[in-house]
Parts: sequence; structure tokens; C-alpha cells
Amino acid sequence: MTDLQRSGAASRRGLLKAAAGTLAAGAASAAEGNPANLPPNTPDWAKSLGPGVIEEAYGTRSWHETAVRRYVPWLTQDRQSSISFTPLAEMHGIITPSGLHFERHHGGVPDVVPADWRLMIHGLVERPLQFTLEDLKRLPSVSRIHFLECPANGGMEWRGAQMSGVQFTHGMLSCSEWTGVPLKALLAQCGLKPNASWLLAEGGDASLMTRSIPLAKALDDVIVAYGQNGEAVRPQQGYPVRLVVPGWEGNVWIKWLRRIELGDRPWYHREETRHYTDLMPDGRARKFTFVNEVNSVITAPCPEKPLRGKPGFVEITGLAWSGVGRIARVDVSVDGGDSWRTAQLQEPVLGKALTRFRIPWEWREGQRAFLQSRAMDETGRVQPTMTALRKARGVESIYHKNAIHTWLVEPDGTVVNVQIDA
Ligand SMILES: Nc1nc2c(c(=O)[nH]1)N[C@H]1C(S)=C(S)[C@@H](COP(=O)(O)O)O[C@H]1N2
Ligand SMILES: [Mo]
Repeated sequence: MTDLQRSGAASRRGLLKAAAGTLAAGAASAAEGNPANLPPNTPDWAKSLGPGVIEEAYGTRSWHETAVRRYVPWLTQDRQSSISFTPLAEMHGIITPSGLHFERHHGGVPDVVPADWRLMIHGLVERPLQFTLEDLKRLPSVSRIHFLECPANGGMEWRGAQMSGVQFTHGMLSCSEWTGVPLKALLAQCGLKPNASWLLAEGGDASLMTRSIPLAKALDDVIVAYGQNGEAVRPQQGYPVRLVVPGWEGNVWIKWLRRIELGDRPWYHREETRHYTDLMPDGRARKFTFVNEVNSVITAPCPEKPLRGKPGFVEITGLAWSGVGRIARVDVSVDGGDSWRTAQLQEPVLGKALTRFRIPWEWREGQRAFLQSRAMDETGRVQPTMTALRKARGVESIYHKNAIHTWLVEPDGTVVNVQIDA
């Protein structure tokens, strides 16, 4: 049996276990290599026919690839109301494979039966309507690439660095191509009453999560999405339909969407309609902070991608994003912000999407370096330093931490998560 056959035959769970189990051995043998497989020899895998088409009717990645979503056991009491993180250090380009999209659920993942699913739109409308999935798919669609970030991303680090790598410092962040119907079109079918100014979106999971969203945003760029990266939205992401609210905090991207109610004010009064608030140093709270502001992080080198023992040319690369528009510029420092060089932005550079940046660097043997990236968006917003952000927001917040992040490269090439006073 070849490796591909073995992985094809294994259950999903079995495959993950197998992959994890071979990680250590695989890493060691990858470094050494098997001389019999190296040039000029014919490698083992070229000596016999491999499996044919549809051996795996729904494909999976190579079983040698081991990056997985992970969670932090001490962060939540259980896994139903919890969060898992995207392994950002392993990502190429800007699209997150759907199987590695971070997950945030308040009541677990419901198994919604598509034939039994309806979207109800009611409240301050002329004609309350219900849509089936087929109804939605008959309407003109759009496909747009947007990042989705939980506003709690980085929230464990207001008081200091504490997470072990970029997966946990920034991994409540993913980016997909979303396909669906502009919410504006559905609202037009229902006919808005003149005093409609807010909407309530409700999810069909056990948490029946609801969020208030200003109507102006709904009429701007909100999508009622059934597609994710070319296929149906994954169950973990809200199958069959979720709200896509470009650039805005993840908690308003209601999953398993089932109801939209139009009103003339936000739904403060409902217990389950609590919104995320930001506690300020003077004791006041910011009630609605919808936009995820300009942010960036270096994804290599990083704690998961150390330079160990290999001085010389290194490409520093990472991701930048802004909830208000396109990324205009990313500067990179290797000396903790004393000096900066402007990185190259890789196409495509899209509004409210992840943007990849790259810049070459010569790492001298034994050099200690403080790597930072500082993004600026097309509106001129610039990422603040951690010191400046703390000054403005204090340390009682959880949400909307978009400070410049620092990785310390030790003389031996190990990379450590640190915060510096600058
Ligand atoms: N119905 C419902 N929608 C939801 C949630 C939920 O628990 N239930 N979690 C929200 C939060 S807090 C975030 S950050 C995003 C996460 O989306 P993802 O799981 O696709 O990454 O979904 C939002 N939509
Ligand atoms: Mo979230």
C-alpha cells in the first residue's frame, strides 16, 4: 500500500492521528533524507503506479502535511463554547484553506438540514419574506475575498506577551472567498420601512446568537453567503448560510443565519444580544466597536519558523489587513522600530482582505534581532505601538488589539514572542 492509499483508506480522524504521530520521525528523516531516493537515483515513489482518479473522491492534502487548527485548553471551559486558531505560519498567499479556518462557536456546530433551512426577514419591512436555499441561489451572486477576524484576536496579550507562537497570538484570523447574495438585494425584495435603521441577525445554533448591525452597513457590502472558497460554506463556518460583514469584527458575522429583523434602534434590551464592549482606562466602555482596525504580523520568521543554524538570506513575510479598506504600505524593522524598510505588497491587494508582504533580509550569524511590521491602510491609519495602544486603551480590554507585534530572534536563530517598550 502506498502512503496515499493508506491516507485515502483512513478515516479523517485516523488520518490526523497518523499525521501527528509521524511528525517527529518525518522531521528527522526530512533533514537527513534517504540517499536511495535522492538524485541521481529513481525515488521509490516513481517505481510503481500510484492510485488512480477518485481513489479519494473528495480530496485531502498530502498526509505529509501536518498543520492543524489548535485550541488553548485553559482559555475556555469546554470545546462547545470555544475557539480554535488558524496555523498562520503554515499559510501561503492570502487564502485560508477551509479546513484550517479558525472556529468560534458559542454552542457547538449544529447539523442544519438544508431542505429544512429558511431565512426569515421581518420587522420594519413592507413584506416579510422567507427564503429557501434555492431561492438564494437563483438570485444574482457576488464572490469577494475578505478576512474574518475575531476581535478577541491577541486579547490575551494586553498585559504582556504570553502565547507561544503566531498561531495563538494572531490565529483568530482567516481569509476566504465568500459567495452569496448582497443583503441589500434581499432587503429590496422585502421593501424597507422608512424608519428602519438597524437590523438584528440571528443564528440557528444552540446559542441562538444575535447581533445588532446598523442598516447602513447592510446596504453597503454585507453578503448572505452560501459559498466559501468555491464550495459550500463549511459546517464550522455556518453551513448552509452565514453573514459576511466585511472588515467588521467576527462576532457580527452570524453563522447558521436564520432570521433578520429590521428595527429602528439596536437591540440592547435582549439578554442574548450582548455585544462585545471595550473597557477604557477611565472606566467608560466603548459599546460598539465594529471595525477591525489596521493590523499586521510577521508569519516567518516566527516562533514556529525559527532560523536555527542558517545565517544568510532570509525572506521576511507576513500578513496585513484593515477593516476599512486596502493596505497601502507595510514597513518592516529588524531592530525593534529604530529603523524601517518598506516591504513589497504581493498582488492582489484587496479591500478588507489579507494582504501578503515580503522583504529580503540578511541574517548575520549570531545576530539578535527584534522583528516588527507596521501596516498603513489607504485611509492613512497606521498600526500603533503596544505602548501607545496601552496608553489609549489601558490593559482591561480584551478586544481590538492591533498593536505592532515583536518577535525576538535569538543569536541561535530561535524566535520568541516578546513585547518591548517603544
Ligand atoms: N450563530 C453563531 N454565529 C456566530 C458565532 C456563534 O457562536 N454562533 N460566533 C461568532 C464569533 S464570536 C466569531 S469570531 C465568528 C467566527 O467565525 P468562524 O467560526 O467561521 O471563524 O462567528 C460569529 N458568528
Ligand atoms: Mo469572536
